[in-house]
Formats: sequence, C-alpha cells, structure tokens
Amino acid sequence: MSEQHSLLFTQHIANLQIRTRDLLAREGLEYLVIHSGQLKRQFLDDMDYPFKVNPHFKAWVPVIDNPNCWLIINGDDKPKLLFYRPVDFWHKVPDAPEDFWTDNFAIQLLEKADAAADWLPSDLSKVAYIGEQQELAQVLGFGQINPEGVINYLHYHRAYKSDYELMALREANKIAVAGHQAAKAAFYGGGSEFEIQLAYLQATGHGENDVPYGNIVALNEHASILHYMQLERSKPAQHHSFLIDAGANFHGYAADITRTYSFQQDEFADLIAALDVCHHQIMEQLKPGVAYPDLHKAMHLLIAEVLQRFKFVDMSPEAMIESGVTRTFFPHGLGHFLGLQVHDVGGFMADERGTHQPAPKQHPFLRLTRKVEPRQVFTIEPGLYFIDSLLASLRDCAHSTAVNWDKVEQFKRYGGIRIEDNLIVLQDRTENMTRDLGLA
Ligand SMILES: [Mn+2]
Repeated sequence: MSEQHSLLFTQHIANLQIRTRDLLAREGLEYLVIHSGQLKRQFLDDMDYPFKVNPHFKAWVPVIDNPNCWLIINGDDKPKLLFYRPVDFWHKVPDAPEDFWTDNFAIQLLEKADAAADWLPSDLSKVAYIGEQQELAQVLGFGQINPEGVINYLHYHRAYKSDYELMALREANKIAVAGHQAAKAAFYGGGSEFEIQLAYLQATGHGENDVPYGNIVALNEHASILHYMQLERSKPAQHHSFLIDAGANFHGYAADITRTYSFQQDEFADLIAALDVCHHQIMEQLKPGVAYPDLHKAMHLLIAEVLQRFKFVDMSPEAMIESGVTRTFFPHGLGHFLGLQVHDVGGFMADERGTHQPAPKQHPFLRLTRKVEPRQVFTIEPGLYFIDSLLASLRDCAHSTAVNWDKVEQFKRYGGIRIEDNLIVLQDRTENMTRDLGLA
C-alpha cells in the first residue's frame, strides 16, 4: 500500500510542480510560500481552537495537524518544507517526518515558529505568501499576499485530481462507508441521535475534530433541517426516519455521503426508493461535456414526477417546474465539487483567470456551474423534504390548491430525504466511489 502511495504521490507532486512553474512565469513571481497556519486562541482563555490547516498546504503535504510549517516552491527546485517541531513538554511534538511522502521534499526542521524567516528566500519582493496570517506576511515583507491571479489559478486547476488524489478520495469513502453501516445499524437498533453519532465515530476511528464537517444525524422531523447540527441525547418516542450526512478524512481529502432510512417498510420507504431511482438516472448523465446546471434542472423534473406520482401535488411536472413548486421540496443544489475541501473551490469558474459563472437565477443555491470534465470529482445529492417555512410560503401562493395538504402533513414526521454519493468522472466512464463500496 505505502509503496503505491509513494509512487502516486511523487507523480502528484510532479503535476503540482508543472502547475507552479506555469503560474509563476505568468505572474512574474519567483516563489510561492505556503503557510500551514497558526493556532488561534479562544477569547479570554488559554485554550486554542482546533487547528484547521490551509488547504493549499495540504494540497502538497499530507499533514493536517501541524501549524507553523512553510512550503517554499518555484516549480523547478525540490520543494522545501520547513517542518515545525518545537521543544515542548506540554504537548505531543510531531515526529520528524519519515513517511511515504517525505522523499519529495527538502525538509528543514523548525524548532521555533519565528525562526521561519531565516529560511525564506532573502529577497521577498517577487514572492507570494499563500496563507491566512496576512499581518505576519506583511511584517516578513512578502511582495504579494494571496494575489487573486494566483489563488484563482490554483482553485481552478484544483478541480482536476491526480491519481494520488483519486486514491485518497476512495480511501476517505471507504472510511465513511464503514461509519454509515454502523450508523444504520444503530438507527434500526433504536438509538438516539447521540448514540448513532458515537457509533459512526467509533467505526471511522475519527474524533469530532477529525471529520471533514460536522455530521448531520437527524431522526424524524429533524431531517427537514438542511444543516441540523444538534445531537439529541434522548430517544424519540417512535423512530420514523433517519437522515445521516457524514464524511471522513484521508490525508486531508474528504468524503461527503448522505443516506436516508425509513424505520418501517411504509410509503416513506417507497418515496426513498423513488428518489434513489432519480439519483441513478441523473448519475448516468454525469459525463464529460455536460453542463452541471442542466443535471440540476433535469433532477427537478424527475422530482416533480415523483411529487405527482405519490399524489403530493396535482399538477403536471412541467407546470410544477414553471411555477417553482419543486423548489419547495428540493430547495438546495444537486451537488458540488469534492476534494481537499468538502465544498471544494472553483465551482463557479469559467476559466483559470477565475471568470465568475453565477448560478442560474432560479437556482441560487447551486454551487457548481462549470462544465463537467475528466478527473473532476462530484457529489450528486438530490433531496425531497417537508420543511415548515417553505411549505408555509407554498400554502400562501396561487398553487396551494394543487397540493394535497393532508398527505404533506402526514409526511412531516419523516422530515425529508437526501441521498448523496461521491463520483469521479473519467474520460470513458464515471466511477461511483460510494456505491462501489456496497453502500446501498
Ligand atoms: Mn454534500
């Protein structure tokens, strides 16, 4: 495993070196210096917030828990890594790096955070700092700080994953799927949200600060809250439904998977199965050349057909789209890029200069307007919910009479459905990492 990792990783770094060379030539720069970040102190406390690494740093170095590291690159020389390793008897000091990735860097251990200046290029006038600590960068005298041209270029090209990155995303999916299986069992075992969460974390080996985003573990009507972040400690009187949106992390790459289950073999279970069919139909259309917003719109039509077939709304699917009725039930985007960040950047970029391609007016929450191309990684995550506030607006509008309100009322106890897989688009096929691991 690790031999293959190191081979893929070396190719990955070679790719990044080429990109860096092109970028520096274009921008008239000599070096990029990428800072892993600094710890942040909590207000009036002596504790720090959990450390979250600069994504540009983890694109190169698979170390996500070490602040005060610096990467110095020019695309030609071996990338130089200043690796922070303080003398400290309070905290665990990271081991001197010796791993599948270390041969690709000239590594300098850094005992004191402020000693970094000694190792930076002596003339910083044509050097761009990429990181969060802008004041520090100013004090150090960097010529440019997070220049827009550089950031846009990096964000645009990040959408095309190397083989190493695809491997990391598959591994992240593997970990997350183990968690989803355990969470599903905990749900059918009658667990509370909190107990289900613990089952998930146990199975993934992740702590709450290791998962790439806060898990959504929602029982019954909680599933109607799109970003429900509570974890109810007590069990509900009855289990009706379970929506779990939870990921995992592998070398800084994220999985982002959602499943919905019905406790009984009832009509809600049929509705989940119907949405799953829609999900498959759209996934089959995800291939190079397609405009992602077209898939989003196609999903609305399929959801309209489901709303009609299950007798929630008595309108033609076309009329439901026209009038915006489907947006009451499916109010978010079809999906997004996935990678170093859960909602990976670059989804609105028409080109490497960062020309903005906004979401369609009717669909402001869509996070991805780019044309689909090989080596891009996506989520596809249709939803169908019974959300009080959105239903209230529908009740006030002219189409209210077409809605079967008694039936909608009965389904509120289930909250809603979301089904989310992670997919790699390749030249000749699309790989569903999540389903390939056997998560139904
Ligand atoms: Mn997602």
